[in-house]
Amino acid sequence: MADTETVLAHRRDGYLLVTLNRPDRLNAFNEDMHHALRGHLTDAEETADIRAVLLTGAGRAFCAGQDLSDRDMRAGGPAPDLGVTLDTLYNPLVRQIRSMNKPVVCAVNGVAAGAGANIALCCDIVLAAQSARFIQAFSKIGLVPDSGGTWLLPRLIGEARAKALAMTGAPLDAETAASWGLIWKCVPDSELMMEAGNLAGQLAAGATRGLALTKQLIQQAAGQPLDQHLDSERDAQRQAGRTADYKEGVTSFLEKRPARFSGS
Ligand code: LHQ
Repeated sequence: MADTETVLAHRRDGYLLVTLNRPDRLNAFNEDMHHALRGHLTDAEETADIRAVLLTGAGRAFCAGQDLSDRDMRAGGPAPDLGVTLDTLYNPLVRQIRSMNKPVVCAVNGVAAGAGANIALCCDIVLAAQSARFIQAFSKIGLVPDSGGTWLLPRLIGEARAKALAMTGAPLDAETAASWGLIWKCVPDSELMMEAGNLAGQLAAGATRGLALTKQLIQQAAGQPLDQHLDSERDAQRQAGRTADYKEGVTSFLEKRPARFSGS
């Protein structure tokens, strides 16, 4: 694929490596990048032997959010309807990642700002390079955190930290992000892609139908009481118990050998 593409996609062992690729703009989103990213995610969803996704950014940033030069407010004219931008571009992307029936790992290789931070955080497992920073940059330009930010942040780190990050736009370093539970792990810069690739490969070789059900259960939990959630777990376990991977998991355990999961 040509390096002029706004998003690159490469097949790896069992997973799709997806790289935001506008490094001179710190991988800020324009409309083309949205469509390209969603297209690659759809390919991953629909291709049976792609069983996980690894999302990262080219160059020194993960993503600086919306490309602010796309909508130059100095030009005057009527105020734009940013609700339309969210409805048509950002919200479908967040919904796609959250509903995808395959694990999505995010390797935050550098600064993640605005919607770029929240798109990273809505992935299933987030690793960040030690030099990466998370910035809820919205308040600096008069906006509110979008792409799920005001939903995710208080759930991940509590209201006090969520409000302070969102209202000040203060950068949060990767080590603190990990210690607060905002992300899974902070790793040395030079090890990020190897560690994230190993993780994506490991998930791709796993019992991916069970992983998809696990993802959905954990996401549903915030919105339902325990009593109802126990029923959801029962239904999901019923489905998991009917997979070939469950049969293989138990068989391999009893035979004292590594499991060979097929994702079916
Ligand atoms: C950029 C950007 C950028 C364009 C760096 N756009 N060029 C949703 C709905 C609709 C509309 C509005 O937005 C949203 C959601 C959002 O995401 S709102 C939040 C948008 N993002 C931001 O406000 C972040 C803006 N960027 C920054 O604050 C800084 O660039 C960060 C802190 C990310 C990085 O700082 P530095 O490491 O000092 O890099 P830099 O500022 O020098 O940037 C390098 C280049 O990238 C520079 O271009 P240049 O031609 O001077 O080299 C920047 O203009 C460009 N760039 N972010 N979002």
